[in-house]
Amino acid sequence: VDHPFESAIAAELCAECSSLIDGAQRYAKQNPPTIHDYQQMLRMRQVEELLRALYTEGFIAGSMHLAIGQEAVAVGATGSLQPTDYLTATYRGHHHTLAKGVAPSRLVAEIMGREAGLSHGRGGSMHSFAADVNHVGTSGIVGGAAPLALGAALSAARLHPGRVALTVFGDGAMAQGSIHEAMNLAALMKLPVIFVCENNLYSELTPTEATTAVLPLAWRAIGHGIPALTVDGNRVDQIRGATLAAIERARAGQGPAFLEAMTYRLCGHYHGDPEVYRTKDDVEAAKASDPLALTAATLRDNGVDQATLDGVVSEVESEIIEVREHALASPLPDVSTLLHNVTKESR
Ligand SMILES: Cc1ncc(C[n+]2csc(CCOP(=O)(O)OP(=O)(O)O)c2C)c(N)n1
Repeated sequence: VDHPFESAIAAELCAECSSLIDGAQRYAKQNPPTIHDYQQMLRMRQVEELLRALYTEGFIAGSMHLAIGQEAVAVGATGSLQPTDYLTATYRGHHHTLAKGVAPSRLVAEIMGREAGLSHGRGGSMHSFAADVNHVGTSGIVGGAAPLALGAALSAARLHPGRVALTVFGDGAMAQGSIHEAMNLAALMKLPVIFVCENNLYSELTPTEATTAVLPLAWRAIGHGIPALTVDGNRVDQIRGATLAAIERARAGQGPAFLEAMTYRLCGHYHGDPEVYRTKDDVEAAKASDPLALTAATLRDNGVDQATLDGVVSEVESEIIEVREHALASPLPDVSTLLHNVTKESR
């Protein structure tokens, strides 16, 4: 009996993993962090700080999950897609929605339940959707959005060859059947899907190592026959390099890839989380790897002066004031229209 790692399939998969890693390194080198990356990350951070304030002021209801500290994953991964490519993501999806090209004012208005929102306020924080940029949607169900990316990828393969679908989920979703069913089918059908696992070390309040026997999580994708790698998700060039390499494979008909982006959530799991599962010191220590600080430091090392970085901050701050005003000026939907576009009969 052959040792499984000596089989032809394992050798082929090993070669695919190596070429994915080579591609990731090459693309990362070719695409170092830029001022534009910094601006995009800062915009995401400030949009979520605005949402935090609006929630506290009573303008937002229901559960809201912020992703402060995870901005580089959205800019590097989703930001590497073309407008015609497809995206699905989890409830912690504000950054990815912005990175897919949705204007901050439409997202904020949506989360506030306003008419000017993406779905006229019907979707809220956990369910953003924007057909005009092929954002197929975020889902409140852990692992719920990955199968939808397979549908988008299948339609791409049949109707629009060259397009890809990217799906984003957390480390906790790696324990969901839906993710493994999606990975198995994507590998079997060689679908153009990029699986991006945002590993922020916690599934809600539970550390990943308390729930998962096999780490790193990327290994579990290799078990499905999908080339995979783990990258520093706080380094925008690292996650972008890996995503561009995965996209290149997928566009060429070589099937799915899996990227595990190591990151950290610098805010609670949900707005209002007392965060009893970690210490304030843990969070303070993690701030040393805050993607915004890392990007600013790299830009300074590459010769960008502080005045330029400060200029970006002022620009984004002014933009956010307008986003707030725009959202507050938009009316709430009229009660008589509440079921419009919600059920088939009531439009
Ligand atoms: C199918 C399902 N089970 C349980 C929940 C409750 N729940 C919400 S978030 C969450 C943790 C998910 O953690 P992870 O996938 O790591 O993503 P993160 O929240 O860290 O971004 C759980 C269990 C849910 N929304 N859906």
